[in-house]
Amino acid sequence: MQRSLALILASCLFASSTLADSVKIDNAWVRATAPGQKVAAGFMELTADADMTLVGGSSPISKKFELHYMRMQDGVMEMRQMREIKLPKGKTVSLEPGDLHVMFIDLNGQIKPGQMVPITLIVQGADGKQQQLVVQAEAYKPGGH
Ligand SMILES: [Cu+2]
Repeated sequence: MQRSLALILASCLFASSTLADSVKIDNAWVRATAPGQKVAAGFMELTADADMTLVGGSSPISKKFELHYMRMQDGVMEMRQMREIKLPKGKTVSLEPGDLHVMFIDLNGQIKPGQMVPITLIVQGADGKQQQLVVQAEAYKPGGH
């Protein structure tokens, strides 16, 4: 409770200041799911204007939100949870299929193509201050074009 209050305060402060460090979010999307599917992945490009760290987030579409990384290990694609994703100043960090992504776990329902998915990201500055960033990601099925 105390933690979420602090976050709301931080985001209010951020909104009222043009000097605060920020993160630009581009091309956010979420993979549409089949009925009954329990997890979905989300992707986006993040560009911070100061050294920052993505530390977590949430979305109304799922009960849990995690930061993930995919890699080939002995010929098998494996997925790992990450505690944080570094966002170095001025460098675009791509969350994309087969690499870094956000994971929505325990979905509250099917995610249909065209649906807008609100995602709240929590980023932390070098000073330890956290901010919430809200992005609307469109759901679609890759390969469906
Ligand atoms: Cu994942």
